[in-house]
Amino acid sequence: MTEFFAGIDRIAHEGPESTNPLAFRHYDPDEVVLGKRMEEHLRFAVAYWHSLAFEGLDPFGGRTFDRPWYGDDMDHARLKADVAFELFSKLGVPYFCFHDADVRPEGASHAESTARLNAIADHFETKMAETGVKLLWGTANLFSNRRFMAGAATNPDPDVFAYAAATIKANMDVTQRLGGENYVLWGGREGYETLLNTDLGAELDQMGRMLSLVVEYKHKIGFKGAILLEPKPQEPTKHQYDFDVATCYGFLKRYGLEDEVKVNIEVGHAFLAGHSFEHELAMARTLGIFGSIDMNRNDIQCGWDTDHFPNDPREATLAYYQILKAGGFTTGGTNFDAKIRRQSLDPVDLFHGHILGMDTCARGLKAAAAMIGDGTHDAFVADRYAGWQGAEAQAMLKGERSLDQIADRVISEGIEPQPRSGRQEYLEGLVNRFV
Ligand code: XUL
Ligand code: CO
Repeated sequence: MTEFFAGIDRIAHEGPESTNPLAFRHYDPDEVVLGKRMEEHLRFAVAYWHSLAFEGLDPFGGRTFDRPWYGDDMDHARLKADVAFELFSKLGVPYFCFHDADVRPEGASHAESTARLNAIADHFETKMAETGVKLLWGTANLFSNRRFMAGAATNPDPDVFAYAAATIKANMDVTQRLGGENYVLWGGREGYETLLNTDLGAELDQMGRMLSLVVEYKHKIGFKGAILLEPKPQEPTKHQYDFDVATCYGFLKRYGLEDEVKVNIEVGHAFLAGHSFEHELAMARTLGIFGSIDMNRNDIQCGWDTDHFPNDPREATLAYYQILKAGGFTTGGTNFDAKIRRQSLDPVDLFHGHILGMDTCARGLKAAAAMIGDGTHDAFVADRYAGWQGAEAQAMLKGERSLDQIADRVISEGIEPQPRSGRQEYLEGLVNRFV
């Protein structure tokens, strides 16, 4: 076993009073919250791309990190995997997630790229057996290589569609072999820059076809995990088709896939769409397509998808409140789609980032559980809608009253609605009691 992180032991829970920066103050995997261990609630995963593959670039400068596994051959890829599993084990996360491009160098042909992916998957199998770390989800990178510059499924060139289909197949096969619990599709370039060169209707049909092929293949190979779409409104393309949860649902409905596909919701993507994260979670749970989350935050002043580690317990509280209300994760989990900043050069910074994120989520989970246990908030909302339990209200809702019948009743009963306070400030203060 490599020891890249020499001098760093497995991170332990030391409690809220601890001042040790390499300890959890709030995340205790064995602490029982609402009848379930915290580890099983949160189902943390490390994202291979940010923690192992990201080199510290920004639009104005190149690599700032210095890692011995940067290189274009399989030996470097195996070293990267060894370090990855050392990181996962020392953090005590139960899961990881990866794209093909994060874990293997691109080959000269599709066949060579797939052979390399399979060879790394062999290595992963050994490491997973050794450490007990599992695969939350696998996915294909269909956005970095220049062949995908005009999209993958939505490309005007059918050969790119075919190449993307072959790549997805290879990644689904590997995900299944490694026992992955989900397969994710983030349409990194499924959108357009200008309508002047785009047939929008054709592209939507292509995307619908690709997703149908994925679902068919899932059943063909007996993949037990969930297929997840990851909404994002823009970046890299100006307009992306998977704009937000509601848009994804409309798309799934249109292609008859709403019972087959769920969503992986990312904090920063929700912000880009002009929503709060909890809005997206609530929408997904309401529509019955809640799957998994990519945890991070954006720098809200700069308006990019900056993928910072989450640091705000209040935001985490509102998020896990929705997740608990959705019944918690089944196949999904909390994937840190988050990267350390390019000045955070040192290996230990990867630990500081994840400890920050894991403790923030743990605080959010505990606060959300306390809020649910207390019941004041639930009771407030229930009371706000209590009028709908009345016989006439139920009859209207069930379609047993026509528009003119309702109008007649308003006149005959002299109905004059009396506005009631929405109590927003009281409720915001209530949340703060638990954070
Ligand atoms: C990009 C993003 C991706 C997906 C997986 O914004 O979130 O990393 O999570 O392709
Ligand atoms: Co993501």
